[in-house]
Amino acid sequence: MSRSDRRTSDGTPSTGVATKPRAKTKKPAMYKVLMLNDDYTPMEFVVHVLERFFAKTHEDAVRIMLHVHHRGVGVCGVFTYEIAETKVNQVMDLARQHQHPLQCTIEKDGTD
Ligand code: TYC
Repeated sequence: MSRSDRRTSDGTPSTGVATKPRAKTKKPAMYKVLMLNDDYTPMEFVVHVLERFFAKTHEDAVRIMLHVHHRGVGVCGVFTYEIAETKVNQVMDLARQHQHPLQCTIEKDGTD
């Protein structure tokens, strides 16, 4: 019996359900944007960068900045490759303009 021949409990034919498999969709690979500590970039500048380019609240930005300051590296966010690359360029461009040595890198996210 095919799916569309079935009846519901009151005897009316059930509506057929389309079961055609869709073309495979694959989630894009994701990439972490990492911020690295250094001895010269002012803390307020790092907080500003996290607010401006990573849409962090002030509290989250301070928390992430302090994490990087103490641990050496921290995650600013996880994005598709193109977006991650754009964020890194935005951060490095602004840092360069202000003559801060702040460094940002991309790392493939293993958790997907
Ligand atoms: N270590 C810097 C200082 O003491 C602050 C800092 C934090 C710099 C995070 C970079 O990614 C960074 N001024």
